[in-house]
Amino acid sequence: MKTISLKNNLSFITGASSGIGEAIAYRLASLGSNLIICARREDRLNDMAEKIRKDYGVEVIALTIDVSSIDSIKQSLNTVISKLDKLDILINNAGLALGRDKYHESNLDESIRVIRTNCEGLMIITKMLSPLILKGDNPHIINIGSIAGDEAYSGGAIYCATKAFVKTFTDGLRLDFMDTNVRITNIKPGLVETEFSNIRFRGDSSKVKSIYEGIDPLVAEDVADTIEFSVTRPMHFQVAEITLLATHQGNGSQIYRK
Ligand code: NDP
Ligand code: 8X3
Repeated sequence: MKTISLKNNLSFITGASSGIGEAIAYRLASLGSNLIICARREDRLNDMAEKIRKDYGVEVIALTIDVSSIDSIKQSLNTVISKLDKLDILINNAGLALGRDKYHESNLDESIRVIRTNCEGLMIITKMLSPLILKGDNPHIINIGSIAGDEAYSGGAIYCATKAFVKTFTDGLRLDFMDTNVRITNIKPGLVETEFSNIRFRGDSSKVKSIYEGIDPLVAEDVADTIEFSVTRPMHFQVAEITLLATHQGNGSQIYRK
């Protein structure tokens, strides 16, 4: 099967400063795509940009955005959008969970922050970049959902609900873009070892350790594999959704630990 070349593509990746987003950035660069990499941690982005330019010879713009803030998104994107004539790939990856407390015992401000980041940020960025995506050579929007969006687990009401939003929003986009060349994909990983649990448990290393104990979790590069597969399919082939789990994970809440 003839696959698509990403040479001269431009890919926009949110949450590129660590974990899954970082792995996707390196993978797309290795396939020849130029990049716009976004996150809040400017130093990390600048170091990555320098390394990627050196290793892969592609162009990289590092863009500081807080995707939980409409003002921050608008400010950063308006500057960039006016300088671009197209965008080929948008990866909406930035996201987080905060805490594993039962909802009635959880912190409301944190819940709101998770919804702003995982849902509002993704929705606004997609809206603002859609006109450029429609001009892309092999246009593709990929949202990073989660197995957590398929079924809730205790202590995950808000996080799971945000990933259910990502699933349904992505399905809606697929219908709305059906008469265009834009392909729409939802990637739904299970447990992936990144900084995710460290953020979720506010650096409590014993809680973080217990999440990955007794199981070989997925790694960020596994998710990057599914992205590579999705973006390089020929244009008649749209990957709608991929669910990927560690071998001993059964669903969003059940894990066999050795
Ligand atoms: P990491 O914590 O390693 O990475 C999260 C990324 O999101 C970082 O680059 C972070 O950058 C960025 N981010 C977080 N909040 C904001 C914000 N307000 N504005 C801009 N960027 C932000 O976690 P993962 O790589 O694991 O997570 C990536 C995505 O994958 C998330 O959407 C997560 O829900 C999803 N996912 C993760 C799974 C896992 O088990 N790890 C499983 C399934 C899905 P910075 O802090 O510099 O802003
Ligand atoms: C992140 C995976 O298991 O923490 O989406 O919900 S999990």
